[in-house]
Amino acid sequence: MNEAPTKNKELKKWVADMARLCKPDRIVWITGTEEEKRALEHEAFKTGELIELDQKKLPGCMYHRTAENDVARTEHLTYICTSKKEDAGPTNNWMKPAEAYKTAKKLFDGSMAARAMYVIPFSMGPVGSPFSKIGVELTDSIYVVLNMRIMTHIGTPVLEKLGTEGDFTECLHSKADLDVTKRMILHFPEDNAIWSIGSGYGGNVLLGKKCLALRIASYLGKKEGWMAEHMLILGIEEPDGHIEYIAAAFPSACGKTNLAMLIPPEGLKRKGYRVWTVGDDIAWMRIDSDGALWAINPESGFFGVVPGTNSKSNPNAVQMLKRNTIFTNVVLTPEDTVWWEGSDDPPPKEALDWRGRPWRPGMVDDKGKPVLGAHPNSRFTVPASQCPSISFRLEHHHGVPISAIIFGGRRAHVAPLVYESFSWQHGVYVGSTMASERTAAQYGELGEVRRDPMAMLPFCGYNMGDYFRHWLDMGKRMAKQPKIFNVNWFRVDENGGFLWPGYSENLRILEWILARCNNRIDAIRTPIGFIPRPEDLDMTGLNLDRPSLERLLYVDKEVWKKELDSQKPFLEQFGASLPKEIMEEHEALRHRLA
Ligand code: GTP
Ligand code: SPV
Ligand code: MN
Repeated sequence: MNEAPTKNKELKKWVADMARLCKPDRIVWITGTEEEKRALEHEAFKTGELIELDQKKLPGCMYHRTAENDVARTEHLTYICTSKKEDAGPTNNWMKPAEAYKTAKKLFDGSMAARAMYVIPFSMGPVGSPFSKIGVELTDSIYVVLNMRIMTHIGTPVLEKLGTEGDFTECLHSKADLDVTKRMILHFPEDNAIWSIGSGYGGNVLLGKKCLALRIASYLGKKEGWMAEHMLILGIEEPDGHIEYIAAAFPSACGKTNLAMLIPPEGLKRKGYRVWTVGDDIAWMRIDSDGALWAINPESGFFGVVPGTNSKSNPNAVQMLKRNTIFTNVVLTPEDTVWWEGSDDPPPKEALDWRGRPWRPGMVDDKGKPVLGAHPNSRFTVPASQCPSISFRLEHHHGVPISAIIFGGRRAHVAPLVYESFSWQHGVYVGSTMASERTAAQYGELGEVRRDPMAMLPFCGYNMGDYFRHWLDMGKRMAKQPKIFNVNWFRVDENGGFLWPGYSENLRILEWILARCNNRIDAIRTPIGFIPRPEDLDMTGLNLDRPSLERLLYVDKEVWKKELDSQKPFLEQFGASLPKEIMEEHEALRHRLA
């Protein structure tokens, strides 16, 4: 056991207490140095926890496979543990803290036997920024340590900043025996603590990410007057050098990483735009002294969906994945390189799939269905600094001012390509009734439409009715409110094909959004909000016929009336905690549709 390199009494006591519970064979305080990283990698290569990839072709890259039943966040095993059930609200799983601790303690008892317990001090946001938060994660997984090293700022500088009295979020993780029947992801907002056991998958175990930076942070944001959101942040630079920033909330696997790293399409190149990536998953936003909304990305890496990443969909990602990347659950080739569905490269003739089984392209299962080589939720972990479009503001304490907020999701039919809300309050209603078809990023039936307000359904650490109230209150406090929009890249034609080409072409919609924010153009008023006049969308170089564009923008009143009917029970479940403004907006839309 190395001695605790801190004088923080609370931290020392907590680590000692947790070690007594989990019974590791040693405690290792993570400092964050390069030598430490190499030693950990070496150890993980020996045990097979990680596989070293070809260092000539993929310098610094590693491969990891999770257990077969541990490939996505398990929302049904994720709990908000507050003294009162109504504080967790109707959309969260709830357990009384005392009961949760009691149940979990039995699982944690001896769970780290014959393993090391790594102590990872980490900062979400630049170390020392007034907007950053410090956490300490205890884990028995080297994979977790190496991922946290990429996704957050870790080690000695964080401990120094914490000092003797500083406060931190207690984050306890043990993979234990990766048994899904003994898996729990528990949040204790009242204690500023997170306990996660029985999983080795990203969102369940990199506790700085969804657990701290969204669930705990959203609770703190409500208390302290700021917002923690499941949003990408990007900047659009105009030829004169002026940059405007946009934040966008889409549910998991609905296009945040892709949009955040967008490269202007051929047809718009003449306009000289450049897109800067500030974040791809999480935004912490506050009202600054100028009365505007400012955002930081508290993460320092990207934990992104791999399949479909290629030089057409996301050229910046292709560049950044060439080195220092941890690949999880993709195809491993005999040359110790990686492959995935939708990659630039042709598939290997034979390889090992994400389960570690022999795999060949074109393989089908007994039902004749294609066997995927990479899991649809396979992921890369990569330092943000490697992204060619990374914004110089990422490490700025102040963050960036937000001009527009965009909501979006996968809707085959209902939502048009883009629309603008009438006001902040109407925009909050639009966000609160967001819905999307389920993806592979969480367990459950794929394709099923579910309501996912502000893309925060799985990540709000308190009652979502109170969360809507918080959004309304924040808007009232702002001197200059961002405009709120909704986009849908996923509308389909009668053959189920996407009507909109998406990806880099999405810039055409962002351009319209910014023109609206700066009052440069008019728009068409519909019952659901403002939509573009087709001639205001710059379609240069895009081969999309006018009827398709009109279909993309079409607002079908009958479809929207049904949509309203299906929103109602969702909103009603919040009972007295639903702000009356939300129901008023719902009713106002009903009138406009009549
Ligand atoms: P999380 O990391 O789970 O929060 O996901 P994300 O929101 O960052 O999603 P990501 O950008 O990784 O995209 C997920 C999937 O959506 C990928 O398979 C993409 O290929 C696909 N996708 C992204 N953008 C578009 C788009 O504009 N159009 C279409 N049709 N598909 C897209
Ligand atoms: C998501 O599912 O929204 C992700 C990946 O960004 S995870 O970190 O697993 O939550
Ligand atoms: Mn996400």
